Amino acid sequence: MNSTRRILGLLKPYRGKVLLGFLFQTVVIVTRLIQPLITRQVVNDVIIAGRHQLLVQLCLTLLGLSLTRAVSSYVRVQMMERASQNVAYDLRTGLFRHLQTMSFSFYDRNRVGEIMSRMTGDLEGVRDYLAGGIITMFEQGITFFGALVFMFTLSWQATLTILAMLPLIAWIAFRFRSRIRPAFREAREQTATLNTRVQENLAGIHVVKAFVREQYERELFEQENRKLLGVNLKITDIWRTYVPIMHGLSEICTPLVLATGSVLIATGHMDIGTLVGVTGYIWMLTQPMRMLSQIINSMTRASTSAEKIFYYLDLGPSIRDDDNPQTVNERKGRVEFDRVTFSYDQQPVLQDISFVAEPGQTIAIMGATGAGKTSLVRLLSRSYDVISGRVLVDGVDVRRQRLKELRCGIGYVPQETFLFSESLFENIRFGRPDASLDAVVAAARAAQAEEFIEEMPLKYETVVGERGVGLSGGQKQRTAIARALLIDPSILVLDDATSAVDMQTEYLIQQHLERSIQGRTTFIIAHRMSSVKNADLILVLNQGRIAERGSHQELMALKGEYWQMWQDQLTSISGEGGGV
Ligand code: TTP
Ligand code: MG
Repeated sequence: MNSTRRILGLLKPYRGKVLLGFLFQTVVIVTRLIQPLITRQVVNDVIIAGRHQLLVQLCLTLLGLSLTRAVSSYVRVQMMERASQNVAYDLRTGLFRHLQTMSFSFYDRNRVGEIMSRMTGDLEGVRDYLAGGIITMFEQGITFFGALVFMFTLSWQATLTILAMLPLIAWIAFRFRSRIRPAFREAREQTATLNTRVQENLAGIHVVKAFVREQYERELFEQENRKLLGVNLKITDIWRTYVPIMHGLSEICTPLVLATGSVLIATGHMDIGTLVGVTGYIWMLTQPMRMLSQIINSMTRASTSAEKIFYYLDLGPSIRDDDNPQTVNERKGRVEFDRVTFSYDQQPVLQDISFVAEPGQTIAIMGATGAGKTSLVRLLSRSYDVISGRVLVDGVDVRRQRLKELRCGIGYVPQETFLFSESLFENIRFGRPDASLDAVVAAARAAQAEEFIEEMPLKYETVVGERGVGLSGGQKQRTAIARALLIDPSILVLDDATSAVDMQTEYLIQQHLERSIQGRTTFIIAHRMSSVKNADLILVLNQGRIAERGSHQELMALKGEYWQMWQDQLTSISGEGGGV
């Protein structure tokens, strides 16, 4: 009920249109209600009493009523469609805007397919209800009660026979609604699950094909699809049980009224014209009864769809600006971790991390896979909040800073490159949409991306596919480095940013980066020892703790984990017969 009320609330900005819609709908109904009165006059005055001169006038009135009805219907549909399309637009925009504010943890928990399902199917369900459902409800309701009143003035006895049926119909409608509601909910959930399967399969289609798992994927899909079929059939079953009952009850009305009317005529309490008029109202009374199941259906479908949309809208971002944010006067890139502990859920990922990176320094973070390197740098841009301790950027706790200001100062090259299906030019200037071609070229040069871009047929205008299809892994990474450099950040984070390039290119990138990272605090996460050797501070993470820290020389002298890694790489390289 609550979500139905909220759906109606969405119409508020369009109340003018909606009111006009309802007004014209009322006109349609009134013209229908008047019609039997005229038929009654035709029978009594023209046919029985023989006043034939009235016929033309009555027929013209009927014609006038039909015309008015047609025009009003047109306006009504127009108004309601516009209002509903506008509401759908608002809801889509609102939902998308809201999704942009949500934090990473929301996306960790909610799957893309499911969100897409809310944005499309569920939204259309709500719109459909606004455009048609509500007006049908209004139309049938007014018609029913209007017909009751008109019929009552013609014959209260005939009306009472119909009123006697009402409690029974109401009870059945209530039963129908309470049974179909959970089924609709289940159907919405299952649709979301199915969409997620499709989305994941498509996103990972290369893996599916590489491992020849098409058959398995097909079976998984069919399994979910069968479940959806099951739920939909369940809805049909409920529908199949209740619709004939409701239709049956409405069918009974006709013989009941006819029988009552006949008795009344026989006893001299009613004339024939009135009986004809009364039968004209029977349809108006029974139609809403027949439609009731459909109305309940549409209303329930919309409210279960809306539940999920509103659920998303009601979730606030877990990470948002401080109510009273502190401004950083000068962004120099000083970073301090002060006894930081962090976890995604229960399992601790980082424990007791403390270090300082002075402006312009290069910090290398090393450690086995899963040690927490990516997690550590994610805390810098406040992608997640720490459990305890503080992360300070330029002396201010990141939680006290405006997210926008904080993030604008950090150039981030993620471990997994993501590019948009746009031109390389637009991809590189993603963080600074007003950057000139010269600036883009300079960034590309610094990231060693210029050469391969120049070789492309359309150069910077080359459009890459979804997720960067059409580029090699290393080309994508270099584009991402250019993108990060272009925003001229005070802090640069390179999370395994050269993992996909060959040693020669990595060396070249480093040479160039040396110049580009001048004056920026740079965090380098790398597995190749040569990339980290010149760092001012090397942190070796081991299961979320800093196991060793210091410069290359210091750590080599320590002969600990770092030294061991160095030895291992030397051995593997010389073992392969290559040089360092
Ligand atoms: P990471 O911080 O991703 O580890 P890493 O960057 O050091 O590893 P790699 O060299 O392979 O890139 O993960 C640390 C732990 O946190 C690991 O146990 C997985 C867990 N984790 C989550 O639970 N949720 C997440 O979103 C991520 C990224 C990691
Ligand atoms: Mg990582």
